[in-house]
Amino acid sequence: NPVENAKRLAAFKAVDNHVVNGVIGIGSGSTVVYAVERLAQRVKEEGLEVICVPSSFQAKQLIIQHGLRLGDLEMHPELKVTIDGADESDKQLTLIKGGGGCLTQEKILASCAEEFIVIADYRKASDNLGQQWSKGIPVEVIPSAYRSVYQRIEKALGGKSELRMSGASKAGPVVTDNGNFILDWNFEGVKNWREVEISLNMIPGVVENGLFVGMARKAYFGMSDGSVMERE
Ligand code: DER
Repeated sequence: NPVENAKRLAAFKAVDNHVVNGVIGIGSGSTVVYAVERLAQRVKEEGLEVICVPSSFQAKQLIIQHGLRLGDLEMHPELKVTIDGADESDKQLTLIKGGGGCLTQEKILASCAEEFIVIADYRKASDNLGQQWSKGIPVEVIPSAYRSVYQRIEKALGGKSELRMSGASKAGPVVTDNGNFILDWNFEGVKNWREVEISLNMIPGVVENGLFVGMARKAYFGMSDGSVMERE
């Protein structure tokens, strides 16, 4: 499967290039699974000494399943490196994250690390945001405020938002690891993403949004021909 192989290539290269002994922030999603696999391999084969801080229940399960040392942000507020996936990246490494609904703790871990490294397959590497990712920018909101927030977003920034529903597995909206809802904001056109990120977070009721502007140190994209494209 070319996409899964591309994810693995990017993940392995990032772990080999950036992980040294220390506290590592572990992102969420399917690509980071390969990074945890490689991390566990290096701990076993090279005696690498790492403590892994999760960005979600999913990441926590991954750390435990691979027998890695589990830490938390209270014990380790400063991380050596955080490795995480992305839903899309533009050429300036502005990211859309939150496709998996874990954007809030992901952004915290990205901000607490000396280096924030992104791993993804070729589908995520765009020139501009919105070219390949069509599900909009996730916005985590306090449940009681979701309607007021989406009215504010549409008034201030245009586009259309919708409440992310769980689908067949559970009736009602998605509830995040933090007990909040998610609005997916379908924006129009290319914007000043730094301004948009700030504007979104200034709306009362918004907890965090999935725009990561100027945070990534480097990104590794696995390509379908078996190569790895790097952007920084
Ligand atoms: O939800 C997230 O932010 C994830 O990191 C997501 O952006 C990447 O998920 P994937 O590795 O399964 O594509």
